[in-house]
Amino acid sequence: MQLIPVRVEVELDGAAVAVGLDGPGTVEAGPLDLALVEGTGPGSFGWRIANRADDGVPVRSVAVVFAVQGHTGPLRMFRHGYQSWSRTGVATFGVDRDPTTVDGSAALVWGVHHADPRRARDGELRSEWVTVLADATTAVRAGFDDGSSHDGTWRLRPGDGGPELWAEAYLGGAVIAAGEARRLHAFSFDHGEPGDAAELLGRWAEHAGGIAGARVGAPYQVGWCSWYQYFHGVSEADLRANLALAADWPFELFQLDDGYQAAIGDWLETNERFPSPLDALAADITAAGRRAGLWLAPFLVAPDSRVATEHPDWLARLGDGTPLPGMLNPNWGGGRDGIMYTLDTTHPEVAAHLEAVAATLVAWGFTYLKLDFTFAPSFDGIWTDPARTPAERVRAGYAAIRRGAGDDCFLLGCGVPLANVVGLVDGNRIGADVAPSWELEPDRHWLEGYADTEPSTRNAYANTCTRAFMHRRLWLNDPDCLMLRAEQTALSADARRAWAETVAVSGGMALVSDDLSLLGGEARELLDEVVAIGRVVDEAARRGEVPRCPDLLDHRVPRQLEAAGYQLTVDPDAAVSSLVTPPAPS
Ligand code: 9PG
Repeated sequence: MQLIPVRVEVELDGAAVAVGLDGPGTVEAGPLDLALVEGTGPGSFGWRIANRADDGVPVRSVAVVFAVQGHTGPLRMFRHGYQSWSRTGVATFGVDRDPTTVDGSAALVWGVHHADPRRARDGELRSEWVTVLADATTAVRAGFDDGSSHDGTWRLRPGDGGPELWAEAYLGGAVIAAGEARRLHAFSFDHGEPGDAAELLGRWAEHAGGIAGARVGAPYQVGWCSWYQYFHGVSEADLRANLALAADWPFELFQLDDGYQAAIGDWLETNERFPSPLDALAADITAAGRRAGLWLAPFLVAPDSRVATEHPDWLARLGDGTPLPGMLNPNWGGGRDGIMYTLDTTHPEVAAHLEAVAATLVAWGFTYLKLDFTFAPSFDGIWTDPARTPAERVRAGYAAIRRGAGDDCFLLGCGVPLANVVGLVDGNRIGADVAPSWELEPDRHWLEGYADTEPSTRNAYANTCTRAFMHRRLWLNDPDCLMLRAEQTALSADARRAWAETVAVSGGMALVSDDLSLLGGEARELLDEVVAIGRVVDEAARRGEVPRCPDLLDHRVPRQLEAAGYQLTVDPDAAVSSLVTPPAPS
């Protein structure tokens, strides 16, 4: 299989320009000059655009199009999802569809799960940041070096002369000033056999992590999180009861999730279920010998929150001047039935506010922050700084939080466009939410095309395998919480074990999220097993031996994960597993 450059495609807001290009060189595409140069490594390309016009030009996307030639048999594409919850895994060209093209798919969620929030073309498959393209005998890894200044989307599209692979820099309508030149992230190709997909992706992750200065040094994380037992209804009494029981558990981290805050956006004030102020809670968690952790959705604000009503000028806007919705979650109320607004992360006062909130929480003793629903600043809207791309808006918010939180605070990204935050976060959620059930809850009405992003332990399992290669190369992987309880759950003992063994062999963060009073000796033994295996696997990952999913391109939901001599096999339909352990050292 060969990839031959054939043209560039530039999409300004409202107009598209295509110009032939068969290798490194410079072309004029509308008001832009686009220069493609050979990159520093083999199979690598650098590129930049410059605006020749006398006015600023909003640029939606810029792409180099490659003809895919000489392939044998069906083309498979490893589709890497945009953000934490977005499904990652193999798809077949001409058979599978982009979720935006599925009948009944709601445009409302497109921007949540893709860099480009618009409908894909018919027949197209796309992957964010990195991909692997495979035919019967060969595999090509294609990836962007970085995602901090703009997103990078790989699109496999039917073309006139056969399939085409588009390397697309997605700038989202960012305005390039008159005379301005911008370097785009370099992209590269690496070749192997289909069975090498995990290695190809691993080499890329190592490279991309190095370029962005990935934070991969935090210790292995063992802890407790309030979400998957108490959800929005968590109370101070729940928290304190579990903290008391935690004395017998090996948790380093004790993390309060969604449900404590006075309002979305007002992170420093608690609601009526939490009589104590946050600094007292952090102090008590710390006094119990744990690191205090706190959830927040830093870029969202409820319409009736203090921050939104006191600072209407801090909100990103739609074209009609109304606030830009960043999320719909009826559980959050907020005065408009769960519609949340989005902070303008390009506004200097918003950056200062985010920095101050993070600094305050850390000063109060929360040295672990879970930053959730952080895709919102990527949405199309009116932003104070129109020159910034969606990626830069997301990153600016994270950068402000990192400045306020300092270097020692553990930052966990969640609902985060993964490519945008390397070097700023210590950990990232890499899959959908788990749930106290393996399959989707049958009464749950999910979004057409996106059922594989909704809460279910099976969905979390899938991405834990398909994104295993990222662990300790780009950040620490957070596969999401273990599900240990045997009551108040629809998970069978086999399913609980299958998920626990997956978390273990992934080497990722090991968090318990059950009412500890429900857990008996069996649950405790399972956790101890997870932590023992997880520590060994994670240590190996630190030395460069990262967990490997050998059947990455064979199944939509893989069945195998191996690391440090452990070999896990899971049947995702039956929710059962078998684990082969390495022989004990003699
Ligand atoms: C808190 C939770 C937990 C969880 C996160 C995230 O689409 N939705 O309505 C939706 C709701 C919750 C959610 C994801 C999507 O989960 O992943 O760990 O922190 O928020 O609200």
